[in-house]
Amino acid sequence: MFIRSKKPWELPESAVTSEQAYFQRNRREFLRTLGLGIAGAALGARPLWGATGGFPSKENEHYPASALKPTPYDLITSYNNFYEFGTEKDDPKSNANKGWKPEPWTVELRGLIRNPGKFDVNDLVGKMGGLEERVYRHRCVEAWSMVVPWDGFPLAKLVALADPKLEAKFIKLTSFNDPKKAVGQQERTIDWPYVESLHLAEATNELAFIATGIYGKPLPNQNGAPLRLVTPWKYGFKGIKSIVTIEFTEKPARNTWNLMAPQEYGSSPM
Ligand SMILES: Nc1nc2c(c(=O)[nH]1)N[C@H]1C(S)=C(S)[C@@H](COP(=O)(O)O)O[C@H]1N2
Ligand SMILES: [Mo]
Repeated sequence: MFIRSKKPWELPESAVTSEQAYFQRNRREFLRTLGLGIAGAALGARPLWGATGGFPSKENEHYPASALKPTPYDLITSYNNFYEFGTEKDDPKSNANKGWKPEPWTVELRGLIRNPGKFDVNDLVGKMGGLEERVYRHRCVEAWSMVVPWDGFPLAKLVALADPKLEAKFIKLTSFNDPKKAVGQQERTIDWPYVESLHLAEATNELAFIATGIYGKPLPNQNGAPLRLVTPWKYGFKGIKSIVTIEFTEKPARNTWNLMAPQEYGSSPM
């Protein structure tokens, strides 16, 4: 159970629940097998309707509306990948709530921008002009997925605040590094801190989202409090958690998994 103070931007709780998640492979197994030992209809000319029978259209069983039924809150917040707090799926929920406090929290915007600076996370979120809800499917390369009702704001708004210079082409995002409080960082499972990168065109795509909550509640520690990236057209590893720095660069930075296992994970902005 997590208890935290109410944020000024906290939303009322949403409704909805239910549905299952699909758990399969475990990346720890994958790392082990890698031997890293923990060290990586055609529409043709047919008129769209009339000839097709009009509406209501028939549901395609492969794409049912129910596919986007949100995964229950308890599952979203108890089956996690957050190696800073351990490699087992139930480690983050327990280890991220034992003394690691994502507040106060500072986010630094730096690099090729006109408005660099260090921002208190509450001030920063306050500048984003309100929160919205996005229901996205989250897919992990380990072959499990969940449907998450995120609260947050478009990453594009943060980019606009930073005000990139013409030379800025990529962003590099970095997670915190605090091995005293984050037990997983006491082991070199990965080369800390966790880093990710996005092309600026992707960062300003309207799908790119910074989540600050789930189901209308502040983001639990295990899901990347106080704010994390969500890129629904990418695999889950892109969704870097507990961000402390966003740097605007001319060249792409390699990301954590690409550095760990380049044969499995394409070059960084991919
Ligand atoms: N800092 C950090 N961010 C991270 C990870 C991590 O280990 N550390 N794991 C990634 C992976 S592999 C996935 S699938 C998602 C999991 O997010 P969730 O636990 O909220 O479902 O977070 C991503 N972001
Ligand atoms: Mo993942």
